[in-house]
Amino acid sequence: MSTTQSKPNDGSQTQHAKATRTFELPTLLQRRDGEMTRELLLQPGQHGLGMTPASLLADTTTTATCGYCATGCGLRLHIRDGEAVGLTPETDYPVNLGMACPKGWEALRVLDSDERATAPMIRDTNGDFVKVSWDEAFRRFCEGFKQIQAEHGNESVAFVSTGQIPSEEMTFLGALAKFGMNLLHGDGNTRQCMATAVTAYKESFGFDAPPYTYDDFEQSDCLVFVGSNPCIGHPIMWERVLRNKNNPDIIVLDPRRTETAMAASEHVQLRPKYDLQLLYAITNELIKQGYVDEAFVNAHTKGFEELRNHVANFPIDDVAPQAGVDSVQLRRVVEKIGRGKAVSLWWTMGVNQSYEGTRTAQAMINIALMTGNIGRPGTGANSITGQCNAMGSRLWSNTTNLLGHRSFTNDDHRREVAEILDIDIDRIPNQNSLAYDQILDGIRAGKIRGLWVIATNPAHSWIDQKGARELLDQLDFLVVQDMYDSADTVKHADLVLPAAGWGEKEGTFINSERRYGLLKKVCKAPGEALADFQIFRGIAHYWGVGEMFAEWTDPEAVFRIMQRLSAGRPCDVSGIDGYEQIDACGGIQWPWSSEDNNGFEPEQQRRLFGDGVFFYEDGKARLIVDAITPVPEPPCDDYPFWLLTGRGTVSQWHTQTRTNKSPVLRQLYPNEAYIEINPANAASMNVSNGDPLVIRSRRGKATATAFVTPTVASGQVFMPMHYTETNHLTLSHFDPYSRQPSYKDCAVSIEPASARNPVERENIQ
Ligand SMILES: Nc1nc2c(c(=O)[nH]1)N[C@H]1C(S)=C(S)[C@@H](COP(=O)(O)OP(=O)(O)OC[C@H]3O[C@@H](n4cnc5c(=O)[nH]c(N)nc54)[C@H](O)[C@@H]3O)O[C@H]1N2
Ligand SMILES: Nc1nc2c(c(=O)[nH]1)N[C@H]1C(S)=C(S)[C@@H](COP(=O)(O)OP(=O)(O)OC[C@H]3O[C@@H](n4cnc5c(=O)[nH]c(N)nc54)[C@H](O)[C@@H]3O)O[C@H]1N2
Ligand code: SF4
Ligand SMILES: [Mo]
Repeated sequence: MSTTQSKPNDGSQTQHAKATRTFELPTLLQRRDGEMTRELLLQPGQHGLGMTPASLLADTTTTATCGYCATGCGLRLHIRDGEAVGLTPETDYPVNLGMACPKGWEALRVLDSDERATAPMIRDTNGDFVKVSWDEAFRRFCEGFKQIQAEHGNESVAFVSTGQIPSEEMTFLGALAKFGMNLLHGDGNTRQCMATAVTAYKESFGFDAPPYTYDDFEQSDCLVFVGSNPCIGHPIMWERVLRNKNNPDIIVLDPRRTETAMAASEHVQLRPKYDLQLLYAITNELIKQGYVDEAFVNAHTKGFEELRNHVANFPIDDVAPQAGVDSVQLRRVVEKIGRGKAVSLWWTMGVNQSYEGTRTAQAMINIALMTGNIGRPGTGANSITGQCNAMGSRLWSNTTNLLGHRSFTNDDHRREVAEILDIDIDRIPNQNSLAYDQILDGIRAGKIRGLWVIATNPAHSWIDQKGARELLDQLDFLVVQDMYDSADTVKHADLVLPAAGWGEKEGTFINSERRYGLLKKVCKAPGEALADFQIFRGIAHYWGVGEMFAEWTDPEAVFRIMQRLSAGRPCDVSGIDGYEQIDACGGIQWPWSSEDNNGFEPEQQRRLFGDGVFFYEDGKARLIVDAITPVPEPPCDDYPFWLLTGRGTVSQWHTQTRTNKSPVLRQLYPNEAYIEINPANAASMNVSNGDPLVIRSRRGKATATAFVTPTVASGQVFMPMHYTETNHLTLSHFDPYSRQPSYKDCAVSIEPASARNPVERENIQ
């Protein structure tokens, strides 16, 4: 495996504003008597900006990567008296080139809210929250979980983490939970988001390795987006597509006529969940038309004969009508892909969040491999990641994979990690964790009785929310670590740990194109909120494993440990000089090994597989196919509509805990739940725009306002995930290989609200 060439370091690199220096930790580890007073915790740098470098105390600017989506834009923060007073998109950052979306522009504003969690809180015997000191909170944390472990075994406590904290915090959390606290089970919200892509890449390439760099958006002459709406979800990536000077073909496979589909040259408006058949039909036709790069297939892949035989069962003229698509259009699509010189295939949640998502993603990977569209500019089978640090969680959360994308069940891998961290190998579990849904099943069965939730909001975002909420209430002890007291999951907590957010702490995020970018501490966290990093340090100390983390003093120290853990792995970043170099280079993509570093500076745009060598021992990628599985809950007489869900607007982020704190953003989207419905369906029910509708599924009932629009096909409706109502309706089902929830298919009924069908609004934001 290699990346594109880099150039010698002649010292002429532009020097960006210097990174904020890491701050020293207080005497946390030097105190061994279990005492940690408020004064100790409120050491400078924990809480204020005391350790901010002198350079930031004058009026100045510094660049940090954005904390929302995985595009990873650079934002230039304007600093006065050591604190950020405003921001503008960074013009000199290789990701966004001076652009940002409204969430980025408003990133500072959402930090300042009276809904911020400002003190640890414990639920008293009356069920009310009372504020307590950190000392008390840490003690309760340890007592609560240790007691459950003593009574029910180590496996009875689990954690659920996130793709939205820096890699250093993820590494710390994963190591603390599994090696320090002896938890076996931990998963994250990346299961809801990226698990399918991870599984697909691992099986096809031998490692979870998205091959592309953003330049590919501009270099392609044909871009295929499957289940992806970058105009809304990744607007700055979409801007990069618009800068493409090749007048490219843009092909979009989406059941909805999204903003992205409207801008496409071909919108293949397939029936929901017909992707796999359709991609197999496209593959079959590409083979029949002679568009296979045989030299590449022979030299670099395995499984072509099986692929050819399998897809022969999917003739385009049979599949097209089943999928609700015109076969003439499909043949046009085949020609465009076949003739394209630089074809890139992109997928997001329309693929990942499907009960056959892994195989669908692999069907796209097969097309890229088979046509030789990989490793060259403008090509690739490219999964777009979601959260700012979804990729960080793939490599570093220590949940599904052992640190550095190793395997818990591989003794050599465990030994490597034990040696690097200088811990006893027996501290590293030799079994895999349960997946998110299995952790919830464990709660249902009374096997898991304690849960620690960090930077995710399952009481809103998990599929079939009602079930999830009931399970949260069933726990003996629930700890929630969040920026806001108002987050839905906090309402179910026994202990709340107030966290600093983006802008209030340091570390690195890894964006969709594998780029490590820096975030910076440019604001004070409110009240007694602490960076997750400090919370983990506190817990390590109180749990009695502070010694194990003696070297983990600050984010950059942990980054050094991560570098050691990455060395020799496909995700090797041992060659990065440190945070300052990441800052100076506008982020650095993995891999960047110490060998790469030998007298060279990393180029700003690097892609994988230029030499056609994949991560399997024989160097060959696998072409993987499978049988089609039926839709678990198709529409029927009682529930005649398909419910699609996803992102609604550029200005809303997920469960809205952050974005609804900005008065500007709130003006930019409907504040109440709405449902998109086709005009023909609306007319048949005598429904007009703005009418309240009652939506039912077999799981529950929700009210939403009608948004009558032809962008959804007749018989389908769409609800954004940003309102709690949506996941009252969704069906709990999963991809069998990745265990990612299939959020985008279930059957619902719709009726206008009436006396019989009263409006029930749970959450008006
Ligand atoms: N503004 C904003 N941006 C975000 C986020 C946000 O909350 N708000 N979240 C971020 C995160 S974490 C993620 S994961 C990404 C998600 O980014 P996207 O995946 O682009 O967004 P979604 O709207 O979830 O889903 C994409 C499309 O899948 C389509 N779809 C549904 N069912 C099917 C199907 O069966 N087949 C096909 N081909 N398509 C289908 C939907 O109609 C939808 O248009 O966005 C990131 N960016
Ligand atoms: N129906 C439906 N449901 C979906 C989806 C869908 O398409 N349809 N998409 C799924 C996807 S792809 C995703 S990624 C999930 C997202 O689901 P969640 O992860 O539940 O959504 P967020 O609102 O991002 O929750 C993040 C939480 O962390 C807090 N937080 C933010 N920054 C920090 C920090 O630095 N430290 C700490 N401790 N807390 C912090 C926020 O206040 C918030 O409460 O939703 C999934 N749910
Ligand atoms: S596109 Fe994503 S990374 Fe860029 S400013 Fe918007 S939310 Fe932030
Ligand atoms: Mo996501």
